[in-house]
Amino acid sequence: MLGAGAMGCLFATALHRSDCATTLLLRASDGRETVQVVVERHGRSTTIELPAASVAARGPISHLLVTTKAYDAHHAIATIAHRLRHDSKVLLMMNGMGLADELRADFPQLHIYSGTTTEGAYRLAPLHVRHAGQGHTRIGQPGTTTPPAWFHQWSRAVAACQWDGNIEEALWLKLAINCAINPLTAVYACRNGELASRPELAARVDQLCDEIALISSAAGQPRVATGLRRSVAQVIAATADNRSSMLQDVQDGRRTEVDYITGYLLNTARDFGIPAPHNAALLESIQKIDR
Ligand code: KPL
Repeated sequence: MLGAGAMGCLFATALHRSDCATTLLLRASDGRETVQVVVERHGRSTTIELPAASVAARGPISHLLVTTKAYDAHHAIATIAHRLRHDSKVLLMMNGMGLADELRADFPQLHIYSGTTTEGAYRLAPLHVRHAGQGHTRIGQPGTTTPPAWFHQWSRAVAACQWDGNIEEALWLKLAINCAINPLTAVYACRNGELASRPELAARVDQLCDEIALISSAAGQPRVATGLRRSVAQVIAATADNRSSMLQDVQDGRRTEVDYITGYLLNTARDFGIPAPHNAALLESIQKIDR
């Protein structure tokens, strides 16, 4: 697997513990054949020894899980492309949309799957994560209703993990929620809950939601559009104390994933000729503070 952030560590250790041979591919493995990953859960800390290898290692990869940042994934996959076979399965688990289509165009031989999760996990230090709350994980491939054989390993390893025959809808809903929450929290340097408790920010969330709903509908996702304000309000309430991933990226001096979140939304809006001035202004503000 590629990507040793919070979600990567969480899923890699879950798969490893359910006897699925999992190797963490590291940019600089320094010759290490294993790494120790620490997972904190309910106040208890567990150390799991995971097989590791350099991205430059050889040998075919039949199944690849990618949990890097969206903007790193294409390059990371290209680096190990020589190890992927004509029927390798690649599962993308990251914020944003657009990457799967880019990869299908550039690596047509690969079987690309997408996933989205509400697992709560954050990184305390390199290879050290806290699993803060159990969520729901959905995995799918556009047009594929029956889960492939490899998915059974996932359903055994990861609690509340389901095959989603309509994964586009789940990805669009996550995109819509991220568009409404992440850039605003990054611009105002506020926790998610302030988007509901500060009236001026709550009004901006509503403006964003109205544009996002129109764009989602045009893109063939009317169920995402219906009740979007309510869905966003629920996520804000459930994650009120969180710093969104985009706020964390800005505060930690990392590039944000805005191009794959609001950027993807605005490209879709352009395709359908839908004006989206509130989202466009926010994209511009983030691009000014982005690395
Ligand atoms: O997915 C999130 C993120 O921060 O990226 C939300 C749902 C907004 C929670 O913080």
